[in-house]
Amino acid sequence: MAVQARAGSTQFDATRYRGLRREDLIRIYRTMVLSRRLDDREIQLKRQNRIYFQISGAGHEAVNVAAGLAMRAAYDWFLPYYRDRALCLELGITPYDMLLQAVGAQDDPSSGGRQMPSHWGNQKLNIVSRSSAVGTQFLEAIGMAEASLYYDRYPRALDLARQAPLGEDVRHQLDEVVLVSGGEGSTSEGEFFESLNTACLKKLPVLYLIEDNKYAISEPVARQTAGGNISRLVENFPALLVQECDGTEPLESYDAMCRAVAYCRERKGPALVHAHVTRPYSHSLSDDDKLYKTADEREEEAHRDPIPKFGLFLVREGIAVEKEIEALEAEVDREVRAASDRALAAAPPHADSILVAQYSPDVDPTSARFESEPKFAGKPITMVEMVAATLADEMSRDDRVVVFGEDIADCGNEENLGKVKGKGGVFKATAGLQRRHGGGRVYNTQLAEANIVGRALGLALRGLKPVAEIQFFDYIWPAMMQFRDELCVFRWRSAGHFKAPAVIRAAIGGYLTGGAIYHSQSGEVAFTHLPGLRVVMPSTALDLCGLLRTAMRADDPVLFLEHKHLYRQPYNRSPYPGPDFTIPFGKARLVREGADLSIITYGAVVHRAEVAAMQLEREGISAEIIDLRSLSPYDWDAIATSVRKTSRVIVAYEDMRSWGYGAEIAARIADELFGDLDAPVRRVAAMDTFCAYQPKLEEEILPQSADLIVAARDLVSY
Ligand SMILES: Cc1ncc(C[n+]2csc(CCOP(=O)(O)OP(=O)(O)O)c2C)c(N)n1
Ligand SMILES: [Mg+2]
Repeated sequence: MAVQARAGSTQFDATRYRGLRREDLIRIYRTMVLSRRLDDREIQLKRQNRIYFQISGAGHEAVNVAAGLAMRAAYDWFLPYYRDRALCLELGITPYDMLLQAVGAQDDPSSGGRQMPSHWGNQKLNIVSRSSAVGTQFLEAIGMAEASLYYDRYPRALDLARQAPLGEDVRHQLDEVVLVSGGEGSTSEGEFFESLNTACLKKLPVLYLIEDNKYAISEPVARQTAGGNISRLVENFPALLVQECDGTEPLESYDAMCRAVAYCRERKGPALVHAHVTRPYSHSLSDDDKLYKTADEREEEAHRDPIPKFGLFLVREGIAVEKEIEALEAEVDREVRAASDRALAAAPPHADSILVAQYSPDVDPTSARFESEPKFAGKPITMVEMVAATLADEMSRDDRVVVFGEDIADCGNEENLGKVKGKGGVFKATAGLQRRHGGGRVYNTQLAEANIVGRALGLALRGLKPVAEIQFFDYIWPAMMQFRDELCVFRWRSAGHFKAPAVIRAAIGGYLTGGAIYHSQSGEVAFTHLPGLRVVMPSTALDLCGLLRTAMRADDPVLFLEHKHLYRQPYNRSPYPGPDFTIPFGKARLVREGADLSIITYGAVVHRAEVAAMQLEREGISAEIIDLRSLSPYDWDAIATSVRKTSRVIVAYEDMRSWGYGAEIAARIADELFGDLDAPVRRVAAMDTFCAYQPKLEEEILPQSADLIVAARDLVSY
């Protein structure tokens, strides 16, 4: 039974309480207590080994509830972090749902037993699945807020997004705001500053809630943040509204939050609320704060605990009497007990569910649906010209497609577009797209790779189809966290409730005579190792067109690797195969039939294998060549068929020999086709080092046709 406010017993003056009514004030207290009691119950269960992890929101409850009150549930968008239990309660996640995650139940609506407790997510409430990675959320928030403005401008995109799989969860409100939260420690991550820079540049409706409990695990804020105060540090960011408040005081926090929300709703720019809170419990149950906090510090913190303070306030102000407070607390205890009893009885997930929601259940990019016949038109064009042609057509067909990256626009100063020829990417892969489809859909980003991938992810989460470019694969690494801990795992970690089917194009590879260490890298294996991500690497203009279109029409995140050396070769050109030409993923191309040995390869080595095969032919050796073209998934059937036929195989790849992509293929052939082999599996690949600048060294380091010829002769005479 809920506590009834004693309406009528005293004159209630809402203006004293920021316009909040008596029942609001009581509800604030109730949610705060409920949050704390849930933490306490989880701590108990963890100690009894009935749950497996615990991290609390203790000390953060006041600003959390204030934030929930100031925002609109299931209307605005939320990227809360692990301390935001009270916020999520306020937004509508139930105690039972929270405890289902703690026990790792099959019915845990956030993650189906895949994520630790306090990793919130609820698609109906616009609460986006969170990872444990500190800082990544700040960039996702940018992409999500960009989607808000995009849908305003391109309403057709919204209609299309609603028709796509999971389209029922695509929502958009004209004045919606994206709230993203994090601890003060998380603001040290570069992603925080990358995010602020973009939010301020583009005046995005993002509300940063920084919950400063003075510690990042054991590191005090004074040693974490220059000057010891994050809001002072960032107050000069243009267009950013900064609000600092005592986050242990619900009313002061509510005030600060309301100002920030209003600023964002009015589209004046982003806002940052810096709330000073406490952390009365240790960082998590794996931590003991007595090891680094003094007794005095802990006592001082106890005095600032928001719950007893607000309880006392309610009594002092005559809003509730002590008996009512006690009754409310007893009722909360009963609610928590009932929810945890139910959750403890919930079934765990079945082992056969482990791979569910790794990839889209709705669109299978390997299916026959993506098989098509080319309808050639025009003269042959290069691979790089094919990129722009394919993107241009898909953009005409689908308003959800957004293209961005470093230098990809024709002209950064759009007003000068009429006065210049236009750049369109350092390789011109996106030339003419801005001119044709406008700067709202084709634009340069800041020079920040994590930013590019994080934003793509945020846009994709909202139902758009971002096609972002990483200028050089060599510089993809700042984005690795976004790839590995976010992009590829979004669907799996949310048990299929969220998806991020962004396409990330990257220019990769060597054979550039002068590309050297930082413009020649391979390394595709680092990405084929990521479940949930598709990795594709065409070697001809025709394959590029078909595979890029499949990537854009698929429903999974795709890393699309474009080999720089192949961009302008005469030997892989093709006329444009039409606006609906697609090629399924996971289907290899038989480049050349042969009888004596198989060369399994992809990328720039395909052509080297063809040159080698012509020489071998003259020597009476018939080599078959398979171009995998899709690296994850890959076409095992094509490999097995070829190896069974020839019984001798070379796996050839441009990356370093050891631990390279082809090493896995070689291992699988040895494992599963041993009985079909007449010779050992041979790898022809780069030396185990970096690519040198001097062309003579580069030639030596990277695999060449001559290396393939030597290996082939050797295998045939084995
Ligand atoms: C990128 C990353 N690095 C390290 C960690 C381990 N870790 C988890 S929480 C945390 C401290 C975060 O401190 P803060 O942002 O102040 O949040 P608080 O826990 O104090 O609320 C660290 C280092 C992580 N989860 N992610
Ligand atoms: Mg902290």
